[in-house]
Order: sequence, then C-alpha cells, then structure tokens
Amino acid sequence: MRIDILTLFPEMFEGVLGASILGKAAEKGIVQYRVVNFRDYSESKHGTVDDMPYGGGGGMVLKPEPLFNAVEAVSEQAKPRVILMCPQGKPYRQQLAEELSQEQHLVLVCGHYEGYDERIREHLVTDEVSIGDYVLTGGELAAMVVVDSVVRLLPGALGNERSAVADSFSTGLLEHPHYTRPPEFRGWKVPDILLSGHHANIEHWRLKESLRRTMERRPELLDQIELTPEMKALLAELEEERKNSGRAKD
Ligand code: 6GU
Repeated sequence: MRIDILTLFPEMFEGVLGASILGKAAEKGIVQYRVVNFRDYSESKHGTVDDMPYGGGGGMVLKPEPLFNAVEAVSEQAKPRVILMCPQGKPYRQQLAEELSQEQHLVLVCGHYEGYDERIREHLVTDEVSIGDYVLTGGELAAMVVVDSVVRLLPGALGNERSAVADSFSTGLLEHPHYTRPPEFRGWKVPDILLSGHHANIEHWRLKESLRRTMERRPELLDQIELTPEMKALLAELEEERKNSGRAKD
C-alpha cells in the first residue's frame, strides 16, 4: 500500500510514521509513506494556499489549486482514495479502516484553516472523514489515527496475526480483561479460571466478561451485532446477576 499525506506541517508526521508498528511496516515494505507539503504546489510565488472567503466573514479558506495540483502529482495512473480530514466528515469507524486497508493507494488531505473551498469537496476527494465530535486544530492528528488503524490491518504488519482479529470492534464487543504474572499482586488475585488451564471454560469466561464490559460501557454496540445462543445465555446470566446485586461490579 502507498499512503500519501498532504499537509502544511510535514514535520508533525516524522515520529509517528517512523516508530513502532507503523515504522516497522514501512521497513518491511508493507507500506510506503510520502508526506507532501502542498504549499509546494501553490501557483503563487509566495506559496499562498489560502484566501479570504467570498461573501465575507472571518477565517481563511484553503484554495483549490494547491490541493488539486498536489493530488494530481501523487496520483500516477490509478485513481486513489482521496480522504479529506474534517470535522464535518463521516464518523470514522473500524469498518472504514477495514475497507481502506483493502486499497492500494490512499491520499489523506489535512487542512489547518477554517475550511476548504467547496470545489475540493465536490471534485477532488472521494471521502470526508472525522475522527470524533470534538474540534482539532488541524487534520494531521486525525490522519495519523487513520494511518495507524489501517496499517495495523495490513497482512504482516502486526507480529501476531491473531491480535488484529480478536480486538475490540472487529468482534463488535469490547475486549475482556487481561492478566499476566504475578498471580497475586498487592493482594489482588487473578481470577482462578484463568489459571485452570481449561481452555473452553476460559473462552466462555472471556466472552462473558466481554459482554459485561460492552453492556456496562457501550450497550449500543450490542444492537449492532448478531448474538449467538451462547451470547444470549450469557447476557441473561449477566442480567440476572445485575438484578440480584443491585450493582454487579463493586
Ligand atoms: Cl478529521 N479534523 C479536525 N480539524 N478536527 C476534527 C477531525 C478532523 N475529527 C474530529 N475533529
């Protein structure tokens, strides 16, 4: 996969793309990153990328020419997905990360100003994405979130292939609790069942704890998945526990 990032602040990406899984994926040749300063594609000699909005009002608007030129310069033959990072975009979800991980070429566009000229939205980008309902000073941090969530899904990017499928949101449930040594720390014990070596019981416990967490923290996620008979039985057990104790988890 090739990922091109168009930004006015390329230095923001240095650490993130060079470290850990994202850096290793590039070293292994699984992904290639290019960080492009789209000011270099301005058509003015001063490198202007923004201008005042027609109709007046505050703030500046990103001009179309630099971004069209920059996208066209990185596009080569095939048509890449061109993703505009903006608070008005479609809420970013694991499902979109999975879809984007199937692409050959992504172009992420990061703005830092009040807005983008509407012709960028209408005629240049294929997707508009927001990473949540809060305002960032620019699209760069959001683009890093997208790159991270996509690259970790590329085959070979994670050392352990299993961890990409089991984690929260690919199963549709939040992850169950994890424990490691020591078996007792400051008087707090690891649940006996995890030390039992009984694999089927452990899997059943993990599923129950995943459901408990999801029910407590993100109940709306339960409406979005298909429940197996085992899940339905466990949810009934959890409901029963809740009724009997008032507060299940204290
Ligand atoms: Cl993609 N950009 C900005 N500027 N703010 C955001 C965002 C993106 N997603 C959430 N807030």
